[in-house]
Amino acid sequence: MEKKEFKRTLVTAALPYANGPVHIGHLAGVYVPADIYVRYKRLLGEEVLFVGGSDEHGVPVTIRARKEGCTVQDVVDRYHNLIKSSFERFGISFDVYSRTTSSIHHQFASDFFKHLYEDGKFVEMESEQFYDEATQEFLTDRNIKGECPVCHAQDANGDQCEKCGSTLSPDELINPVNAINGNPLVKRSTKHWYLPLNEYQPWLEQWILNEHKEWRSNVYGQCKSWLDADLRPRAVTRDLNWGIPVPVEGAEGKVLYVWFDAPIGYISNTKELCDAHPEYGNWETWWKDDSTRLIHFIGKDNIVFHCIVFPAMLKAHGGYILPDNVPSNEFLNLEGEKISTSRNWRAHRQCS
Ligand code: B3M
Ligand code: ZN
Repeated sequence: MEKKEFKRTLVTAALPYANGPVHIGHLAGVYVPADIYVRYKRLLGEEVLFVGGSDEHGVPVTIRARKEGCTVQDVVDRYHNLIKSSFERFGISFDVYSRTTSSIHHQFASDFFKHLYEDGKFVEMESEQFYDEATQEFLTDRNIKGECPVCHAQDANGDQCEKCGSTLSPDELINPVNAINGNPLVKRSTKHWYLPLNEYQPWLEQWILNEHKEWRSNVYGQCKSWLDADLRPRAVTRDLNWGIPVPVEGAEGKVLYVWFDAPIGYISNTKELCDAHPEYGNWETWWKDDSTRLIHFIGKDNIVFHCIVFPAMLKAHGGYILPDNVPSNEFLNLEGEKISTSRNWRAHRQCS
């Protein structure tokens, strides 16, 4: 294919989860490389915009808040401020660093969902999920505990047993209970909206496997194995009381899945900046003009979301450009030891 001429570059760096501080793994794997790239472009006198922000929805922040006996807002405020000031002190030169709890983001992500919903881009499906009748809430995998079917440890998590390392689903646990209060659970049917990724499979194969052979081999390889295994519809909503409410009648108690709204944060943060400071241009020029080159710097655990799910969302919506490259670092070498940046990322999520 002929090499495309771009007029400007939009660089995004993965939105850190506001559940802990940033550490060396994040900086070395994502933020410093993105920053070097952006500073280089600026030195060349090219037009470039560097967008970041905190990812403040999802289940882990709610668990942390319950453990600490504070509100979820307290948790995300604390870590957003901590992370933002760490980036400032490290000299990571974002043009904008906002957060997914901003009102602009809530409105933008809600409208994005509505657009897809009204365009018939989702499929609605009912499924059976674990429910706590006492607290009247559906529980996510991470909020369920029970006996491990493999090693019979008593407090295995709904997604894995820490004792024997087995990957589990909550259905496999013996006597599953609510991890927070120990209440017994029942199964109850609940409706969710799914993005039928399978319908985007041929398009994704063409776009990634044929048109982006230049992507790093770890990124390209992961995409290929996902595509080889065939894509399935993915739920984009959750039963949770923290997040962006699903803008559909009868969807009370449901919010957008964190991985649906977080990447939209790149767009809403750009809009927030450009609306307040016209000298940065129009946000739509950054996101809808195909002479803009979009580059996502990410950690390796985020590949599928940035290369498959988010592009499918943008394609389903229509009118948006797609990433031209998605650089992701696999390992960070620190004092001779190979450290998986994402392992650290996860380790941090768990410490309290
Ligand atoms: N918040 C990274 C993580 O915590 C995730 C990135 C979102 S980028 C849109 O794994
Ligand atoms: Zn076990």
